[in-house]
Amino acid sequence: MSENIDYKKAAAYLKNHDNFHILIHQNPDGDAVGSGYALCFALRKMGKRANVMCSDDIPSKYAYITDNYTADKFSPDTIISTDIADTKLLGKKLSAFADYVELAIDHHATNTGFAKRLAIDPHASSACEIVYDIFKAGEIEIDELTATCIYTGMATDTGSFKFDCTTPRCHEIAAEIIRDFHVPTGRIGRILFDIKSEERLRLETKIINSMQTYLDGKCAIIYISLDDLDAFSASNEDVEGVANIPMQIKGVEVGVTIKEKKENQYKISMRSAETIDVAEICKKFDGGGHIRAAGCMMDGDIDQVRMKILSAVAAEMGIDLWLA
Ligand SMILES: [Mn+2]
Repeated sequence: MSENIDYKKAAAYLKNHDNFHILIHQNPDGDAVGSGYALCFALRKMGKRANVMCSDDIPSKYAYITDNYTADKFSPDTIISTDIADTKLLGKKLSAFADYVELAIDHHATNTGFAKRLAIDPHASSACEIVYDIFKAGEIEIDELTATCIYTGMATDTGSFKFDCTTPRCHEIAAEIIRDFHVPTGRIGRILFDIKSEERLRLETKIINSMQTYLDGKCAIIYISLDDLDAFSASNEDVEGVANIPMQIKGVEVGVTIKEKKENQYKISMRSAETIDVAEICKKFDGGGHIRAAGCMMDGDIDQVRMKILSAVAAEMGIDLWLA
C-alpha cells in the first residue's frame, strides 16, 4: 500500500534518512537528470551520502551538472525515485530496485503508485518543480549548482517555458532561483535547445524528407531506423528531442516519432498540439505520459505498427480512418 504525503512530510523524510540511492528513468532527460542531481547535491550538502542511479549513461550535454559529481561507495539504506511514473522505466540495471522504492517524487498523472510514499503533483511542470517545493517546505538549503539542476528540469519539461504546463508557479520558481543563485540561463538554454551535433543536423534533413502526413494533415509520422543512425554516424543521444520535429508543421495536431530499437521493436513518442490527449492513445499500447507528450513501445512489422498507430490516432480524433 502506498501513502500520499505532502511536501513537508517528504522534506522530513529526506532529513530523517541517510545513504540514499536516487533512481532516475532510463534514457534520462533534463528533468530526470535535473531532479536526480538536485536531490543528490542537496542531500550531500546536508551531510548525507547520496548517489544518482540510472540504467543508461547521462547524455554529455548535461556535463555542466555531472562534472560536479562523483559516485560514492556505500550500501544504500534509502531508495527514492524521481520523474519515474512506472517501474518499467527503471531499465535493466535498476529493475531489481522496483519493489523497494521508499519515496517517489513525480509529476506524471499516470504514476502507478509503486512506491511506499508518493509525493506527486500531476499539475507540476516537472519533477524539478516538486523537488524545489519540497526543499522550500522543509527549508532545505540549496546552492547555485542545485538551482542550476532545478532550472534544467523545468526548462526541459516546459520546452523552454513554452508548453501549456508552464504555470505561474513555474515562472515564480525560475524567477527565485535566477535571482538568488544567478543561474546561467543563456548558457543552459543554448546547451539544452540550440546546440546540435553535425550528425544530428544532417540526420534531421533525412527524417524531414521522409516524413509523412495523414488524416488531412493533422497527423505527421517520422521514422528513424537503425540504418539511418548508422548512415549518419548518429548516436542515441543525437536523436533526443526529434519528436518535436513533426510538430513544426502547420496543421499537425499529433506528431508521431517511430524509432527502431531492434528488429521489429520500436519506441514510439507522441506529441500533441492543442486538442488530443496522446497519453490516452499510448495507454492503448501499454505506454503512458502526459496529455501533450507520451510514449510506448511496439513490436511487429513497421507497416503494421504505422497502421496501428494511425488508427488509434484517428479514433482519438473521431475520424473514420477508412473515409479519411
Ligand atoms: Mn519530467
